[in-house]
Amino acid sequence: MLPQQGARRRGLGRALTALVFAGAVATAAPAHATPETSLQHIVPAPVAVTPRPGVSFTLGADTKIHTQPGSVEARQVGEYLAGVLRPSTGYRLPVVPGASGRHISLLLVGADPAVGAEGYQLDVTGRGAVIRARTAAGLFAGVQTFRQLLPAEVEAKTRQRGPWVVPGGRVLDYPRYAHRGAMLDVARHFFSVDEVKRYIDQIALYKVNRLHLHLTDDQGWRLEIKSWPNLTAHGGSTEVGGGPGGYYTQEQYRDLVAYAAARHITVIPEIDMPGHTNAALSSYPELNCDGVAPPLYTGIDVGFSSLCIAKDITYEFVDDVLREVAALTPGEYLHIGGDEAHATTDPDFDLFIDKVLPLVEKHGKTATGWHEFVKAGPPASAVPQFWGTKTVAPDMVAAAARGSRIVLSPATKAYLDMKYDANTKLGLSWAGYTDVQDAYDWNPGAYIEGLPADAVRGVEAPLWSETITNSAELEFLAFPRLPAIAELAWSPWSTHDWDRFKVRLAAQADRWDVLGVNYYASPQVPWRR
Ligand code: TNX
Repeated sequence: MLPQQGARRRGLGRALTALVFAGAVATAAPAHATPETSLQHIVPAPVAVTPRPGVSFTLGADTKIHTQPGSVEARQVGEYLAGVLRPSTGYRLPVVPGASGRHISLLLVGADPAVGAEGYQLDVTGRGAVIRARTAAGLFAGVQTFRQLLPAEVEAKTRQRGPWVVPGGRVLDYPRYAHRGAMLDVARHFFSVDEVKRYIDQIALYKVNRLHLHLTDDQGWRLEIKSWPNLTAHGGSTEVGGGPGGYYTQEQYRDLVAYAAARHITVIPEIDMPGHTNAALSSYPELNCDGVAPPLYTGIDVGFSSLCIAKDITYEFVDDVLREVAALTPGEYLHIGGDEAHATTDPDFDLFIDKVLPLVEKHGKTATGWHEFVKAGPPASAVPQFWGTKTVAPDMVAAAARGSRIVLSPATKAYLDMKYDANTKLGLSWAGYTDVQDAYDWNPGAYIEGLPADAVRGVEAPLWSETITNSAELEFLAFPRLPAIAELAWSPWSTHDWDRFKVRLAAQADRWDVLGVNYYASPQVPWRR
């Protein structure tokens, strides 16, 4: 089967045109990534890249993937890599224990100690490609870099012609921040398990290691809670605009968590409270102070709902929910929301947070929440997620002084649901327009006035879903800004340079075309076609 036929059958649409066009010009002049340039186009920018001029490694039918003998985790990363490479190359690529340093080798020994817990070292010579790391997470990060060194067509789900040339060189790389997050709001509009998996695959390519799932809001409750079944039966039955909504059974949710874990991504589930709770209040009248359940809500206002702070049953409810969510969550963190609680008085809000934080702890987890929850003076272990629009944030500086380390999601920079400009059809604009350069040009380590650089735990890009209903719309807002935020979270500040970044970003589009990612072709980026 010709590659073009494969692409057409898979309905890659726009990507097909791009592939044919690339194929046509490639024979005359290399209009897309040559092996030599792919080393310069890695996103996020690595710590150090040293080319070996004139040297390259070509994948062949006899190439094997060698993984660290005795390591199940390294083997799993090897299988993941084989899963990416087999469909497009058509090669068998057996994954076998081995440490010869030939072929493609994923080894847990011999890495430069600078790689730390999540970094890697990648060496491409004429004999093969060797990724060395101290952990499987490091190997996985190295695999993402290795993918980007191969021609974009390697991402295709059908057999392509090759050749599969990787430029010779060394990459030494490790992350700036431990928390490199993406958030997806599955409450305003529901996203299916397959749609979320698709996004997980996309964020993994950019070394994102946290997926924060916003599971509940006024418009919908999206996770089955066995002790309170009406939360999903009723509360999950619609969404913004009145569509059918939906929810994940616990089994589906476990599957999502495992899918993310196989990509070295930890899911952070969010149960938003005490505000943003209309779907729960509508499902159980007893959670309302007046005992009357409000109707389901399908609009996009915020700040009108609150759990009843004075009732004991509220805490029985929260305890049950957190118990079940904790049991489904291998990760350390539970996100308790806490944002825009405009229908809760300040003293009630403090009382509520003071009662809920110990419940999180009781179920063996650490709390994280939107930055408003620092008003209630949570312990230093609790992680505030800053979403403000100003760079002056005394509450955050004070929390840092008490020992908190903060995740930055400034709405004017990192909110993927803000419109790019006045013409953007999707998205909101309450925090302003955010074109690609706006999303990229800020330094997380020096963003909030007076906040010490080491008080920043990481960076996260939230994608709220009031205006998006499917993967194509999601991708239009996430790409190319998600890779920009991912680079801020991974790359050392010394690599930060918009003029270089926009060229690397443009090169990524070859890959998005093959993967069928519906990105926004911002005029700020020098796309290559
Ligand atoms: C604010 S920021 C919200 C969300 C909305 C979002 C839309 C924050 C923690 N809450 O409820 O979906 O704006 O941009």
